[in-house]
Amino acid sequence: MSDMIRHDWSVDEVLEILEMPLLDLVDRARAVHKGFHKDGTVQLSSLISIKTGGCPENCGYCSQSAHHAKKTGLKKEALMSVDDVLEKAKLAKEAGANRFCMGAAWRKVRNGEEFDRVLEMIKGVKKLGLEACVTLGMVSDEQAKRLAEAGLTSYNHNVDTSPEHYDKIVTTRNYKDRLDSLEAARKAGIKLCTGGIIGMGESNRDRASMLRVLANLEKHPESVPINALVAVKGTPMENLPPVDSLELVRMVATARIVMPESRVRLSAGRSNLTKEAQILCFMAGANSIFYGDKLLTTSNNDCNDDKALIEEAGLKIAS
Ligand code: SAM
Ligand code: DTB
Ligand code: SF4
Repeated sequence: MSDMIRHDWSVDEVLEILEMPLLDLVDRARAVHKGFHKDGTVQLSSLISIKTGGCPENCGYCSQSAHHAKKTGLKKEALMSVDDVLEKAKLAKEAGANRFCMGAAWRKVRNGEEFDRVLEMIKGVKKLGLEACVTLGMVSDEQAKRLAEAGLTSYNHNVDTSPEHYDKIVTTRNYKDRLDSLEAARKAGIKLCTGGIIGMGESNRDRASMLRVLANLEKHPESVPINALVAVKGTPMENLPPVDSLELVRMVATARIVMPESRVRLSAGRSNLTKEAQILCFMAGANSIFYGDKLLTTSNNDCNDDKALIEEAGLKIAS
């Protein structure tokens, strides 16, 4: 089985998988999934925006970019207090989550009181018995070390799309910046949560190229979030057509095949999926979801519906 863990994928190979006849693709992904994830669990990851809006980056999909603020009308908020965040974490734990992910609309981490506060949040979340994840933008080696010392389980930093399509999505940073931060987190011994978004005008080759970047990292990311674009009103991507659910199934299945050990997370855009489409994604290898009625600024599926869905599918909640 270990020969299935490869780090030398070509774009053509990944593209060939992505474009396989759908049921053959799902069969192949399911076989990999059953070989590597015998426990049949789904990880519930709760998400909270600890610092909303006013971000200096110009990511075309994002409701929180200051560049789109006039049109989205999203109000910039200050970094939350440690107590308020831990209160939410407690609720997430009681609702059954096993990971608590905290997102900040920052371009990069800056040393100072706010970073210290985030370190306290991480310590508090860990104390509650939850895995702690943060997504704070770019991070240096030294900052990653401090995050690791605070007990951080995982750092979320998405590559978002292919290197080729990247400058059509964001121009205030480049692909290498993303990879450098991922490397800083990895070097500090933090697990990686990194994936991307489909539905941003990219081709199938771009999708394959993005998965290749992730699969060819020295060590595969432990979590791979696959987001479908949430076309937020007021962003430059507001009028893009919705992602077909079967394209999401294809992406999940291909991620599962090229990164057999990772948890593939069915992420943003899940609230547009039927129960059946979500179950097809689980069949294709998804074994993690964002759990809680809100993502960062947009809404997510209802918790009770999610628990019922997992039970109906005969899966278990990861502890
Ligand atoms: N500012 C940090 C960063 O960019 O890394 C952390 C927060 S940022 C909102 C986290 C990720 O959420 C993005 O990289 C992107 O993949 C995803 N995301 C943001 N807005 C989205 C949208 N409208 N639809 C789908 N995914 C989105
Ligand atoms: C990820 O891959 N998706 C999450 C999380 N990582 C931080 C964010 C989704 C955001 C969806 C749009 C919003 O709610 O603003
Ligand atoms: Fe800022 Fe992150 Fe949104 Fe880009 S995705 S604008 S970096 S919050």
